[in-house]
Amino acid sequence: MHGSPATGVGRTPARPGTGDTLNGCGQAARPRERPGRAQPPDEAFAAAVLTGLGAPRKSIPSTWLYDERGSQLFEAITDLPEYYPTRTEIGLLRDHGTDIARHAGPDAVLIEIGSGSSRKTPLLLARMEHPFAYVPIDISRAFLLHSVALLRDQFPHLHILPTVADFTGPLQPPHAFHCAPARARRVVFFPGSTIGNLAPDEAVSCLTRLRELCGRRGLIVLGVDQNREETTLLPAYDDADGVTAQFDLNLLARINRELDGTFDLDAFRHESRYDRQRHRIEMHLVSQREQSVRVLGHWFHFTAGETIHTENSYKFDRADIEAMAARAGLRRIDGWSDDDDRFAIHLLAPPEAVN
Ligand code: AVI
Repeated sequence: MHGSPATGVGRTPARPGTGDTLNGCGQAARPRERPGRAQPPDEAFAAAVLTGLGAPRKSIPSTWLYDERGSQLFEAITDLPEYYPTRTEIGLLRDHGTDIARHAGPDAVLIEIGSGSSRKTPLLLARMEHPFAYVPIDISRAFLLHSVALLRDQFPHLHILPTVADFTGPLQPPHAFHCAPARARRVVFFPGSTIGNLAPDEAVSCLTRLRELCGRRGLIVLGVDQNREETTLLPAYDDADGVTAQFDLNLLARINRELDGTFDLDAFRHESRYDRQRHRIEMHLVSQREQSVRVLGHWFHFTAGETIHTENSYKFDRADIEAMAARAGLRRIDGWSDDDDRFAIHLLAPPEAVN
């Protein structure tokens, strides 16, 4: 689906309309289903798969890659030697965390979008001047509880308010905003180049929502992969150990499990491609032969070589970010990139914010 690229983003599935803050002690809510019973299919997942497989160019939004196993595999990807973005961003946070903290100012409320395991957060929090609160936002309760456990001991005076929400939908201002000291700046931390999993127009909408969330005095700390060298990009999305291939193929396993699918995982192969015009990596699952697959009682035919497009990862450079920020009512006030110029951290703020 090249005309209308595979959309959707996030570490875990999109479920618009949620926004449920876990209690201060980070207690998990009841499981959604009784153990031992087959769960009904997730309607949004079913709709995305049936629509995507029924399209002339088959595609499934990348958000559905992140079930529990997919999230674990993604964490494993971030440690791979070929996957440079995570370690490069961590290096930048180590080197420039103090500069970012200076922009954040005292008593800030740090809101992390798609916080996942919150691995990078201490690099900022430790340098900030008595941060008031940390609001990790993720669709995965398991990840949120892990973050709370990780940070509570390290930052005993910090209010930690984990929030279950999908950032691709509307975001409610966290309660912490109302309790924070008047001078507190709201700092949105959006690392990991997750913005790259959105098409440019979607990225602008996302930045607009983040501007609204952080308010007129807000600050956005945005991590972006800007590498456009195929020699390093392609292996980053097709590693020698096949972890990325497992991550991609796990989507078919998920469809089999949750949507009564009949995919033969050995009959599909992971492929990463670089689109030089759009500056994006594409992940595809390539059918190895002509075959038909059933999902929720619907049949889908594949010719040999036909693909399911499962992810886009745009590589936005500084000019792209400045242009998208302007469209979202933001401007770039500072930023850094590594020596190889592969990854950048940009600081964005509304024009009226005092920096
Ligand atoms: C989450 N996101 C920023 C990753 C990326 O690089 O686009 C997802 C990923 N897909 C394959 N490898 C990593």
